[in-house]
Amino acid sequence: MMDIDSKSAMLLARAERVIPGGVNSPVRAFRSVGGKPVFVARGHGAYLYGENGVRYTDYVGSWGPLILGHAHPAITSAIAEAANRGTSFGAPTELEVRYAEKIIDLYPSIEMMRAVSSGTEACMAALRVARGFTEREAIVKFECCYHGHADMLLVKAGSGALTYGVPDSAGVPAAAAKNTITLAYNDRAALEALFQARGSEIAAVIVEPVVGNMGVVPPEPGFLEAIVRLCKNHGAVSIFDEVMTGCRVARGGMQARAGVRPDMTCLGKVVGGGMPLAVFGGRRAIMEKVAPLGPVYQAGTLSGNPVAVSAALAQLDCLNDEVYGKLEALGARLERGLTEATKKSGVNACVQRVGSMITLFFTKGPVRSFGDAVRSDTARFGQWHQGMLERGQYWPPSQFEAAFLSAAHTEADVDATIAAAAEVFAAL
Ligand code: HOZ
Repeated sequence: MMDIDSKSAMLLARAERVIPGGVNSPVRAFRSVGGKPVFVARGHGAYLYGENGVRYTDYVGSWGPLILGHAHPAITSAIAEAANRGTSFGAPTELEVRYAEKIIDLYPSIEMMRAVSSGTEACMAALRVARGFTEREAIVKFECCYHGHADMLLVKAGSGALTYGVPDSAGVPAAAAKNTITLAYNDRAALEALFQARGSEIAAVIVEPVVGNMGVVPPEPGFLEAIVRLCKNHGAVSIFDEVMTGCRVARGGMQARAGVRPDMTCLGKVVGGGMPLAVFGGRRAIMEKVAPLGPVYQAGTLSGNPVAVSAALAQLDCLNDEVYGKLEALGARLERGLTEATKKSGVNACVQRVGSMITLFFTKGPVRSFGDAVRSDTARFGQWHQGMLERGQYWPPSQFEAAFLSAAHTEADVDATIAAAAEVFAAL
């Protein structure tokens, strides 16, 4: 076991004086697991190196983007080359055209797209475009899906908002949230009833096609198809928020894996190559509403930034069948190992996984929706998390998040993680 802390503790004390909670995003704070964040000095491949000199096997992967691991040479050299040509122009580049062509090639549901700087921006813009296109105001989201921190979406939100007990954030005007309707994830009957009653008011339904932001919760058969069909029948826009799943659960995202085609898609994380870059796009008729073609305004100084786009193109160029085959095999190995370890130890837990996204819920399962996820024993998860950290395993510091594998992980890494998990289960 390792001493995780003196340097991180000193840095945290300094950070807490000048940054709320000492972190630039609440999910990094470790408060819900009763620990202190590790301050990171550097990352290489599947490993993070703390300022305390400890090496951790990383299952956070910057919360999803690092599908090839840290500091992949193809990406770092693309970044260096791009930076030498200039870091920002605020004018169109050939790179952005290439990037848009690449995304459109990977996602047949996207006929036109725009680049933005974060998943929050992508979802916020997609909903504005959907409202402009339909000339309607109501939007539908699912409980504890998280689509970034725009006002209208901080309603029964997942991720850090759920972890820290503020799913309906303070500071959101009632007027901003009043047109947001929430339903339970996977509740197809409730969605059908809603469309039956109020179909002509609904501009859009936004969904994480696999939820990552309450822990990994897959869609039940027919759920995604029902969303797309109901939207189509009632003149609403279906939006898949594939910020987490895009190029993660398959090169073409969950829509490719499930064989479903939404009207609009939001992408981020993996498609940004570890840089601040995200995408919204969809059917041409909808995207033609975006200014300067149409009346829906959306803009950004750093949108399509050449350094970010270069990193993203380098990452996308590496994503071949071999990478996805390896991720699937490693994911299955980790799922199997953790499941066996929970069974042996008698811990009340279940493992849910889609591809290289995985969650160990401290509840019996299956977890189909927030109502199930919230039954998890979060105190126990916190103890387990702490035990894993002490054994050099860097797992997301919340019960309600997905862990991610990268192509840099090895079978030996995964086996060591399973062994550490079994040790911690036995000690709980
Ligand atoms: N959306 C990510 C976790 N669910 C991480 C972004 C953040 O909130 O920092």
